[in-house]
Amino acid sequence: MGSPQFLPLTQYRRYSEVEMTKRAADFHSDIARRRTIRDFSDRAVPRSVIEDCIKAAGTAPSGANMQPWSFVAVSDADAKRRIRVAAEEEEQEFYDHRAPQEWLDALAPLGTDPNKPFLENAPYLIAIFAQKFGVLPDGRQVKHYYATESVGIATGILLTALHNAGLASLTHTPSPMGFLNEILGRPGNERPYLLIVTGYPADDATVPDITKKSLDEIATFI
Ligand code: IYR
Repeated sequence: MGSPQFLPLTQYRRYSEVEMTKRAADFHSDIARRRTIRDFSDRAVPRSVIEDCIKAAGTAPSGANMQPWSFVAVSDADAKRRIRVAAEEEEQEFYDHRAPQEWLDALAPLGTDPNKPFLENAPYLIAIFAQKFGVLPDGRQVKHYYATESVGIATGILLTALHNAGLASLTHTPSPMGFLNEILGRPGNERPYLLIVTGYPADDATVPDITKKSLDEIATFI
């Protein structure tokens, strides 16, 4: 077992309270502009931007620093088409049979349906996989801790990084999404976690008329 090694914390930045207050407010107003969109342009996005956003996600804290995530950035037209076909098959089942009426009612304000053209139109799909355990080069398995929580945190950072770069995104969860392992050739220890669709909004993109809860509704200070 490795003994702990420590380095001085050199990268931390302390702000004055005035500056901190402004930064917190500015960040809130910027991230509040993020909207999930479903109408994407097919305009290409530089690969380096996607790489930097994934690198940002990879800085997330994780259980025992195991970093139990894999990101597959898909721009290949054939792979996107195969993902669309497989996802739409599941979605058709979901909307026609699997979803209880209560769920369909909850989705009604979003205007979603089984058609997922964005899976082909958008320049990038980023499939995120959570590794149930790690596999060492010699084949031994390494236990992962809090994998779901860790991947959720990394996903939040990825969505924030994409927004910060000026890209729109959609979190998509066709269910079940085991087909992603097959199409993307991922091993059995990786569970598909979420599919992020990203790119530019179409010129005529619209968003549902929905709002976020207020601070009073989501937080308590005691
Ligand atoms: N996966 C389906 C249904 C869906 C479910 C939830 I919860 C959403 O917030 C949105 C959609 C679909 O993508 O249409």
